[in-house]
Amino acid sequence: MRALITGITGQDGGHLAELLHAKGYQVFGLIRGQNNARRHLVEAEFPYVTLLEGDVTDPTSLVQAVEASQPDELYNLAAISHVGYSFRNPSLTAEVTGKGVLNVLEAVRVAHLGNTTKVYQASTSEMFGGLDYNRPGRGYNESSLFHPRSPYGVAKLYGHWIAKNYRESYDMFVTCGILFNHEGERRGAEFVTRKITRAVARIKNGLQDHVELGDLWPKRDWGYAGDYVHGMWQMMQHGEPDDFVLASGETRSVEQFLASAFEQVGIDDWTPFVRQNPALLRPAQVDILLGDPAKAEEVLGWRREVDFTGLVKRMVNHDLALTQVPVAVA
Ligand code: NAP
Ligand code: G4F
Repeated sequence: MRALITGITGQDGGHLAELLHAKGYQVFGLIRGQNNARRHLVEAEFPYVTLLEGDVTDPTSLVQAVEASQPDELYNLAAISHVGYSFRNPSLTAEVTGKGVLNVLEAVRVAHLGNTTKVYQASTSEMFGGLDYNRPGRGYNESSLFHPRSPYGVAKLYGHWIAKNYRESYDMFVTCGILFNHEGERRGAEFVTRKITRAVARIKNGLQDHVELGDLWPKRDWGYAGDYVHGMWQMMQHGEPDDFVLASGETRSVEQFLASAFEQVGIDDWTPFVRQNPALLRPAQVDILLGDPAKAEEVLGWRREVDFTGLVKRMVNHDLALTQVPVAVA
């Protein structure tokens, strides 16, 4: 089996490359830029991945990558994925996170691989928006209404619908995973969980004295990225293309994540170490996300293995190991 992953340098790209390689796939990864700063990291960690140059905003490069890799499965993970950044760069976000999906689908179609290449589209819980009127009791599922609250969410909703449109119009196997927040050791430091666990480790080791954050009250449904990429793969093995929610079914505030992370290093009162920075507030906020993964559990047999406390522990321990202060040798 051959798989092409766009977004190979990202969190999920790394977990997925590892998983597919372990399953015996020949793995290809799309990498952008003439000198991508993360290229050598990917080459070092995943020497078995064949890197192909390309950018989801450049249709020609996508056709070339698809033709070169002839993938049985294409996982479209590439995106501008940071919600705050999308408010500052809405036009670029629309091009990459929205129209980039169309470019990927078109590359598969014009390369005449629409009958043989299955496509996974990385849709997101950000499409739901977390507003009161739009919040179902057990959590959002595949039938819930969408009301995106950021340029990122709006771009992702375009990607979601164009993916479904190609499924319906061209009879292509295009599956959308609507994934709630998932984190881990590979999470970018610009996201709140990793920013916190990194800061906790550095504060514990005396390398910094506080961390600046935005809103602490929003709630998210957090899971472990390793469990979620396994769900992506399961979706692609299912007989038919469809939409599936992956979520933990639990929701916690940023403050609860913060408290739990400090607790891991024996600090019960985190307040002296946290300052609010108004520059980190967003023009619109998603108040609360809670997902209902019943369909993925019943249809795919998907199960998550890492719970909330396990996730926080993994991330804090990883960052503690990275920030160990070397002992001076006399
Ligand atoms: P991530 O760590 O931010 O990775 C994003 C990837 O997209 C990077 O490899 C980046 O490569 C690539 N990329 C950005 N612009 C590109 C372009 N123009 N052409 C080609 N590649 C480009 O994101 P992630 O957490 O792994 O998430 C994977 C996907 O799932 C994303 O689409 C995200 O929106 C979606 N998602 C994530 C979550 C979550 O909680 N993690 C939840 C729901 C959905 P560079 O190194 O070149 O920047
Ligand atoms: O970690 P975040 O940036 O993740 P967010 O906005 O929920 O988006 C992530 O999950 C989505 C799935 O629902 C993905 F589609 C998306 O690609 C991304 O992976 O922020 C979480 C919460 C927000 O309410 C934010 O306002 O934390 C709050 N927050 C408070 N202080 C902060 C900070 N977020 C960040 N990034 N940095 C802060 O300093």
